[in-house]
Amino acid sequence: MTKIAVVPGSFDPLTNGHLDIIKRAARVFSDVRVVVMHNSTKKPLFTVEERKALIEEVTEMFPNVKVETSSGLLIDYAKKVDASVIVRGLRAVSDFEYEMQITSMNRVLDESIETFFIMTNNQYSFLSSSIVKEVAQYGGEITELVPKQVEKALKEKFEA
Ligand code: COD
Repeated sequence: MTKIAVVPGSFDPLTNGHLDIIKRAARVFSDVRVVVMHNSTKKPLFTVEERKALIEEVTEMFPNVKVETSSGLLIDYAKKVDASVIVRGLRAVSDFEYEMQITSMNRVLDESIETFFIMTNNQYSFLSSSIVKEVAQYGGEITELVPKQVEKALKEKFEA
């Protein structure tokens, strides 16, 4: 039986930390859906369609990874695509409280969908979209932090 795994996030924009989680999920699950969603606590730099297009470009070599968008609840999207697992990344203890809260809420909404956590790769444990945007905004070096397509898109955004 094919197990569909959803990797949700705001991905504003995709970093090498996100990409590492997507690649590792794609080694374990035969069908991975990366879904770009709205996080009501964040004000995005890129539109949902721009974020989706960037992830599609970067992940095109992975045949079992599809990129989608959704504007509602994560659990409704997961049910709609018949997913059995939600995959999230964990960087530090600071991520834990938030992740526990949304995982518990999602279980209240549908207890048949499990959330699995993948521990960050040490080299990306400090990395977040916010920190990358801040460095890029002031012209700092981000080559090691994001895929080259994202680096180009960030430069274009901040030069505009
Ligand atoms: N290393 C490892 N993992 C990482 C790294 C890194 N360097 N950076 C980020 N990650 C992980 C994050 O921990 C997360 O699991 C994932 O990558 C995506 O991260 P972000 O920051 O792009 O995405 P978030 O956390 O803003 O996504 C939040 C959602 C959009 C999923 C959430 O707000 C949501 O579900 N929104 C829809 C409405 C809903 O259902 N809300 C929840 C109701 S309880």
